[in-house]
Formats: sequence, C-alpha cells, structure tokens
Amino acid sequence: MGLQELYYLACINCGSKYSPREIIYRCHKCGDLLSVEYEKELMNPEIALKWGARSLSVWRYIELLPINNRGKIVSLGEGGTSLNRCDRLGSHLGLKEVYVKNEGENPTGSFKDRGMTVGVTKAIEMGMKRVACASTGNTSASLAAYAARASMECIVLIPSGKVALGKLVQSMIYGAKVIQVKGNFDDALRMVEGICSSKPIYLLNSINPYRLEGQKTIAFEIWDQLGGKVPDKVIVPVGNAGNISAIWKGFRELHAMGLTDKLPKMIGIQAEGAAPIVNMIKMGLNDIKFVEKPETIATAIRIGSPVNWKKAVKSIKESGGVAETVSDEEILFAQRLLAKMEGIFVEPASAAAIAGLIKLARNGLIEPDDLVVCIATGHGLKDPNIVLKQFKKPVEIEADLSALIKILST
Ligand code: AN7
Repeated sequence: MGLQELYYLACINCGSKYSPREIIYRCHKCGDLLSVEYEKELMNPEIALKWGARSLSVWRYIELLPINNRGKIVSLGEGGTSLNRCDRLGSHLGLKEVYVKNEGENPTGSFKDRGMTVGVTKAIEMGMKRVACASTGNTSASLAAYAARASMECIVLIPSGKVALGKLVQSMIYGAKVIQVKGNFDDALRMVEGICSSKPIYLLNSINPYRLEGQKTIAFEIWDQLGGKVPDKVIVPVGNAGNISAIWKGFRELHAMGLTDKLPKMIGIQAEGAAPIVNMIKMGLNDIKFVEKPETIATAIRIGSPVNWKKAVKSIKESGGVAETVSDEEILFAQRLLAKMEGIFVEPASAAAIAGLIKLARNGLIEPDDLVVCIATGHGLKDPNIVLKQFKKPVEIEADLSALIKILST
C-alpha cells in the first residue's frame, strides 16, 4: 500500500465521496448504492496502449481496476472468454450479426469470477479474514473458490432447495460453510447484509462496488474482440441487476477514455415470474415494486428485490435500451436451440438472454442489421437436472455390432 489511490467511492444518489480505505457498502448520508469512480487522468486513450501486450483477461485492464497491491492479486485465470459469432442462430432469426459471449468458460463456470477476483483481492487488502454472500448459486460457487485460493473463511447463504446441483456441489467442495435459508434469495441477502454490518466479515454480493469493477471487463473484452467496435445492442439476463450495470459502466468508461464514440443499447431480460425491473420500465413507474414470491425455473435469476435496481434502470434508460420478460418455456426452448445450433450449452438464466433475442427479433425491436451480443452468463453443466427432465433416457442395446447396425438403420 502506501499508494495514493486514483479512485474513490461515490454515492449514486447524493454524490457523497468516500475513501477506498473505508469498508462501506451504502452511503452513510442517504443509504443509496456506491460506485467506484476514477480520477480524470485515467480517462485517457493512452492507458489502453498497455493493454495490447497482455492476454485477454480481467487483469489486462488493471489500470482501470481498483487495486493497490499488484503483487497480491487472487486469481484463477478469469475472463478471456470467447465471443462466438453465431451465424446459424442469426440466420434462423433473420439477423446478420449475432454473437454469444460465453462466460461459462470462466474458472467456476460463470461471470461471477470476474467480480470475485477483484472482490477477494480487495478483502485481503482490507485485512479481512472472512467473506460472505447470499446466493442463488453462482456467486457462492465463485466466492467459495476465490476464498479457498486466498485461504479465507467463506460463509454462503442459499435459498433452501432452490440452488442448481452443480453450484451447490461447487460451494461444498471448495470448503465454504454452506447455510440453507428457509426463504428466498432476497431473505438470505437481507440476513447476510445484517451479519456483515455487525461483524468483521466482508460482504461480496454485488452491492459491493468492487465486484462490479471486475465484471465491467466484459464490456472491455467485447470491444477488444470486435476490433475496437462496440455492438448496437447487448442483451443481459437480469437477477440482482449488478451485471447489466457493470457492463454499461465498462462501455461508458471506454467512451470517456475516447476509445469509442458510440455506445450500445443495453437490453435487460427477466423471467416472467421474477421481473420487477421489466415491470417498472414497461409501466413507466418512477419507483420499483418488488416481487414478493419470485418464481422461475431459471433459479439463478429467481430474485424479487434486486439490490442494484437503480443502477440497472439507469443503464437501460440512459443507453436507450429496453427491458423484456420471457417465460420458462421460452427459456428452455432457447437453451436447446443454442446448444443444437451453435454447440453452446448454457444454464437457464443465460438462455433467458437468447429467449429475449428471439422475442425482440420477432417484435422488430432488434433490426436485421444490428450487431447484437448476448451474454451467456453461466455454463449449462451447472444445472443438469433441468435438461434430464426434458429428455427420454437414451436407448440401450446389447454389446454387439449387429445391434448397433440395427439401431442406426431405424
Ligand atoms: C447465470 O449467484 O445472483 O443481474 O447469487 O448466476 O448481476 O444478479 C446470480 C445471478 C445471470 C444475474 N445469470 O446477474 C447469485 C446470483 C446467471 C447468474 C445472473 C446470475 P445479476
């Protein structure tokens, strides 16, 4: 340490500024969310000259990440995920340029790793020994892994019986203390915020602004992978609403640095049974009405009180984007379509972005010439049960060649 930081925390509502050395999750004056802001000298295109020499990853963009000690980064090789051009899917939908950013390629299989590499590094800088989160599964899997990597104690609260098998197994094997709450994600988040404000435990839900800094690198990578271009539209599945806000912040910073003169429209997709943000935007309300009993098969986004709703609504409105819901059936259909047409297997929450693409293309809200990027947030193997339920058991034959020839000819 001993550095003079080139960043600080600012309240998104009243603008109050806070030192990055303070452990704080909400503004002391008005209680609103905080955001990491950088000094003007970093908003400079010359910063990007250093990026080209490094491989594609979260830490390629270290100049714009809020870290003081570069020697103590907790990493598992996160980021650098592929941006797949999907021409078969695109032409099926009448669209010229569709891409899928496959965040399932991250170390624990979701985009959460981008946030946790920064968040857990920050926890160490702050001298914390314990970290905690509430989670629908991916946040806990990721935090458990990074905490193990950093030799920290990890506590995760999950909604009882509502976390996909693969994610539950991950938290267990990485050695986290896993606590099932007889309630939903929103209940678990309330509890974990309570415990972290009264004990020296570092909170790593997306209310923590450092985590979102890691996640904004999705925008930086897309810009890099498109050769310095920015998409027309970016489609993001929305749960607690941190990721869409983080990605928008990334694009805005590229703009502020003079690296692009264009910005994408941000499109947020929620599941019908858990869509407080879409409802608010579509109904033109000024305040959010939380969903008390959120329900969807996409358990990752089964969230009724998204903590980052203000940031997300601002991202969608400021960018000129839209918000849309998709049904569970549309999600499962999109999941199969993407797997069969493009060889990309994503979990249901991520398939919500593809379902949103299909719906909006049909409604004319995505134009044939648009360059669209869908964020596939998590790997399909996280939730194998949802797929097994939809298929019959594969055929079984005797172990001889004639049986094989027979079955292949029918
Ligand atoms: C695959 O793990 O909230 O809107 O606790 O796992 O930033 O919350 C997961 C969220 C999308 C929504 N796709 O992102 C958690 C959790 C997948 C996810 C989201 C999640 P946010």
